[in-house]
Amino acid sequence: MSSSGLAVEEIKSLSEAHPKPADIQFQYGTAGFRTLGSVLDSVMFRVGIIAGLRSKKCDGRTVGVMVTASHNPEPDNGVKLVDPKGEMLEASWESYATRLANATTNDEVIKTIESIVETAKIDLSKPAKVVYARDTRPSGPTLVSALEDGFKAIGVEPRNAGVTTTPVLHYLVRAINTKGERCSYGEDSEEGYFSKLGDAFKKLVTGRPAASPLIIDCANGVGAPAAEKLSELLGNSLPIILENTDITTKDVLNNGCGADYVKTSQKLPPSLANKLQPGQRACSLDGDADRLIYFYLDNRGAFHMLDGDKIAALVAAFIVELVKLAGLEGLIKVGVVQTAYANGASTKYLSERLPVKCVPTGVKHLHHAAERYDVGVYFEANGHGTVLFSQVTMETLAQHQPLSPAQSRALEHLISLTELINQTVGDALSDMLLVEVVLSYKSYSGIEWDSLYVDLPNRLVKVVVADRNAFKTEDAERRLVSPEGLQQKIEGLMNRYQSGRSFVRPSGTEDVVRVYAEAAIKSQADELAFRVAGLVYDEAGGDPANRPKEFL
Ligand code: G16
Repeated sequence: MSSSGLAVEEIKSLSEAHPKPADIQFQYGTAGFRTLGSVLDSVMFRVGIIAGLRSKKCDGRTVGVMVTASHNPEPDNGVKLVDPKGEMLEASWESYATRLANATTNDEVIKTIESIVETAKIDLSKPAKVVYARDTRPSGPTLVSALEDGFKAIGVEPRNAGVTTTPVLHYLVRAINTKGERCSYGEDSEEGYFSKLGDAFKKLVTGRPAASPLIIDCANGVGAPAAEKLSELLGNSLPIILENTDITTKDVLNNGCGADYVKTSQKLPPSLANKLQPGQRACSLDGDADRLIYFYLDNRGAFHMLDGDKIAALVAAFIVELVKLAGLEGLIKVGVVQTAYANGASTKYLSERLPVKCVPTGVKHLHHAAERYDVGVYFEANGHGTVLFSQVTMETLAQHQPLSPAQSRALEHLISLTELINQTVGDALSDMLLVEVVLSYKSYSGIEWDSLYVDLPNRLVKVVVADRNAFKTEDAERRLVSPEGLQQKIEGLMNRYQSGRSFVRPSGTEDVVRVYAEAAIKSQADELAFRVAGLVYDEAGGDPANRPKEFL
């Protein structure tokens, strides 16, 4: 032990086994570190150390580490940290994580840790506790070993939650830290999570007509075993058919299936082509089960997608209705948080009814903005989102004296919703149950839900560029400030299309720049997106020989 309180020699010797690749700069991005699994060993080791330091900083409360690359292709992997209340890592710590991940030598690793300890005023004598889990990616076990070496180096008391979903890990963190307290979040186990959700769901649908079977596309990921457990628990209260549940075959994860495939390609996963009946409800999870997209086929077999925006509209309207029915109008205000990806038609629909805020991409931004409402409904169009009930709202619900049986029922429903919804983070399975509850109460099929408003046709395009960090944005990512002059060119294009809107931003999870475009007509939305993609490609110095042929 050195005078600084660090086990310097032990850290150095463990660090020796996890050298940083010389040519890679790592960055804690939208959802932690995320890149090819094969280059993440040193990052995992160092994240183990950061997690220990974070727990010490939080007075020994448990923090979480999730090893996943979520919607990314199978060879990718990643890691994100979860703070004691179950939410994303505090933003100021992201730069500590980035600094440590990029330290080049063992000495620099020690120096960086010492500097973090000093800057963040960490008392190293405090205990450190970390709960961690991984998804089903083949690179997971080796990366978890590196993470465990990091725990050893800094003296963490670890708890391995095994292979599970990102939302379960977030749940566990909050449940562990609230154990035995008045605000206990639930039993601190995966079973505790499932029974919390399952019990609340059954309570909410008691007496409702039986639901028809729902197809779940599990993206061949960790959502498959999780959905299976949930399905067993729900029994007849929600008949479920699981598809894309292969978690052992190589390269099938998120491949031609899953929430990102459906949202980006706006198509049915090919594996469901002969299984989904017209009018039947289906939904897709992503690789770590924190995103949810619904869809259905109409009578003519045409595909219709119900994305995060449609989920927000459905859920927000339902909560507003219950608040009114419970006699709490005026006492509880509901608000919605979206990002620039929200379809213009959804923003129009919602802002005519409720306060709506637009924030940059990334759950952490949405979550914090939603905390400012009594009930904050936040969803990214990609299906990532949840609903937050403030502490004051929880107390209002607990103390409210209903004046009629109708008020009492609505109040009970609201209280059950606070149990059903995973308030720590977007959770595909919890959101799915929430959607099913609303559809049941409203007697909606996908068609009625879809008709709340009509989406503007839209298109998402990825552009591979040499340096995505050259693209900088402002105004919740709706405008580019660099490269200089590009925003004016984009606006010039936008103005040529009816209801045209487009924006460009660097991805925080993939090495690409993303282009979004919408317009009144599908062909025009596509044309606008490919024109803007072409501009971005050329502006970033893309090789004309490799220019994708669809770029205009
Ligand atoms: C993560 C974040 C989401 C974000 C998505 C895409 O999702 O948690 O908030 O929308 O990445 O981010 P970007 O466009 O910056 O790549 P997931 O489901 O992959 O963890």
